[in-house]
Amino acid sequence: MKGWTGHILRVDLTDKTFKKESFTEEFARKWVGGRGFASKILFDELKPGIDPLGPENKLVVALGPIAGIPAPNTGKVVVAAKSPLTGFYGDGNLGSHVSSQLRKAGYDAMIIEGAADKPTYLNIEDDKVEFLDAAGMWGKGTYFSNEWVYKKHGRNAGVLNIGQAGENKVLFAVIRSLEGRAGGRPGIGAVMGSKLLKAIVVKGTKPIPQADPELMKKLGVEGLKKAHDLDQKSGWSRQSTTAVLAWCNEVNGLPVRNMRETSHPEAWKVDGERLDAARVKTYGCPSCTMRCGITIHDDEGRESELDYENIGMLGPNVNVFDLKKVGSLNYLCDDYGLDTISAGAVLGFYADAIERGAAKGDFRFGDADRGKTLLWDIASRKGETGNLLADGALKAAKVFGKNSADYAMQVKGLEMAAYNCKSIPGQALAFGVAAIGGHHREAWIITFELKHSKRESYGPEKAAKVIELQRIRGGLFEMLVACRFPWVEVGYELENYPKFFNAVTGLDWTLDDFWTAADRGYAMIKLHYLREFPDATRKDDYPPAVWFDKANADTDGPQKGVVLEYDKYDSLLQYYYDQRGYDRRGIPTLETLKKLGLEAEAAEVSKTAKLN
Ligand code: PTT
Ligand code: SF4
Repeated sequence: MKGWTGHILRVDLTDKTFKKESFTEEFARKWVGGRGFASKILFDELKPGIDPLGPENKLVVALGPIAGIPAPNTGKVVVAAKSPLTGFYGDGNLGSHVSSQLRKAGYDAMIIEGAADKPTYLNIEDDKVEFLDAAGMWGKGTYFSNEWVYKKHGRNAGVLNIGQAGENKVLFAVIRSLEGRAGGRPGIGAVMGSKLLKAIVVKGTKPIPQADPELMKKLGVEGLKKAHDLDQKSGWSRQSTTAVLAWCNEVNGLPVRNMRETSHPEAWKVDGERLDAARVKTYGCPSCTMRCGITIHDDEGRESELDYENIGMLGPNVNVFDLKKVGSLNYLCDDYGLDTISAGAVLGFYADAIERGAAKGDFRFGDADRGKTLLWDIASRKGETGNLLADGALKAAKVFGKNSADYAMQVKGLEMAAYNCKSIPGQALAFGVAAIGGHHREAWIITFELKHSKRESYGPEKAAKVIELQRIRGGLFEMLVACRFPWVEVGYELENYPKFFNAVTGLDWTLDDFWTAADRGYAMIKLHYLREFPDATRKDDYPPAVWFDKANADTDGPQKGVVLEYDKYDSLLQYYYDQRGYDRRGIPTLETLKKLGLEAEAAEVSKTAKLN
């Protein structure tokens, strides 16, 4: 087998043992890597109903056949587990040297099971695995612990680590890497914390097996140059993702005040122009020539790296329009290892619930200083409020009652990213049917919808576009494990990716082969969902009720009075199901599962749930 190393590292924290396992070429071709590997492994190895924060949950770190090979932008890693936030398969994607180091150590993935009996970190160097004492960094933030590891193991090591939020099992704790950013929004950091695993350090020295290394080298060098040139020409990385903020404000898609409003006159104060002007440094993930990370000094003089989602959710969504204060909230999320999107959504929800009389407390929209202390309360689960909010907006809403779940801005328990879609039906659908809950990673249809389609349409073309984008973004990029930005942001052609894949594997895949693999991956995650929730219904694929509520419509501007319409959303959902070959609950039919080669998985799920 070429392209894949053919090996998975299995580590048992309970027994402090590890072994190198092999997988077949058939497995590799069927599941490709990254999200494909993780979803299949977790389906096979986890019993339904297990406690996501118990030792029986497993953490998977998964790479793909081009991960770690110099080519546009291959320094990414997928982290996955059963999510404590949503109760089924969850994953995330972050930049890290772990991508190349783990592959050079001889593995395409790592499965971490059991739980340590004291704070531990793993040190992996080629075939060696050490279970080391993490007492020196337990209780500390991610900046401290990442540096602590660097001091001991050198700056060339790949490092994944958690902050206090992961240690305290906050349900939206992420995994961090100073070489990239943060990943695993649905609480994958909490799973790591539940295993008393503070960090994973990886170094490798072996060559990654490739069918045609010369060709891959040529394609990779050309690709990196092309991505760089396209970026320079377009000027995208000047503001990077934050260019979207001014646009979202203009088109009434910005999350303001827990997504009650869609734009704000002060939004310009936290937009990409202001960020670029305040830039202190530029960062990038490994193997990247586009380097889109922008840092500024926050109001306490610390360096904080901001992207659009971080600003949108910790700024306008909580009514904070001071970039330095947003930087401060973001810095704390990064240090504690809290997901910025969920943190902003939870703070916005809490302020809203207080304002609407469902909750008691002293937090108000716009109060960044109290926001900062609340983030610590959440990360440390301090007090009744911190402990409750640490479980995410939906679980908090169940305690607050008074219909507050209607404005807990989440889907399937995962808080939605920074797009206010009460008048944007296609993007609302994209959140509704995203594989792991309210994530924009899967299908970011909003630009197509607003620039090239009819905004008000609930037609089948939007369902088709959501599927097309899911195949590319949630499929190809999550399975190959590469950053999607060269394609999304600067127009680097998609056709390059099968070329890379074929050069390393010696296979002859076209994009269509990737779409089949992507559909299989989506169906697999749906089977996870049904196995955990046998009573799944199409209502699970609806965004929050407040987006359908006339009382919540914009009171002026071009979208005045517009909200989502139930009947139309329901037929849009049906277009999506029909085009995907799913039943009326949004579950793949037996015929679809058969077409995708998932008969065995279907038989397994049929033991406890109904398939049609
Ligand atoms: C992703 C989500 C995003 S998406 C952002 S900003 W974005 C937030 N980043 C966080 C952060 O930072 N710190 C923190 N404590 N929490 C954070 N949570 C949020 O996580 C880096 C980039 C970005 S910036 C995006 S869109 C793209 N995401 C990719 C992806 O998902 N897959 C892929 N193949 N390529 C991608 N390229 C881009 O990478 P999750 P990231 Mg990761 C500091 O985490 O769970 O996948 O959720 O995210 O490493 O920050 O992404 O405007
Ligand atoms: Fe990382 Fe940005 Fe480069 Fe993507 S474009 S690899 S997110 S630095």
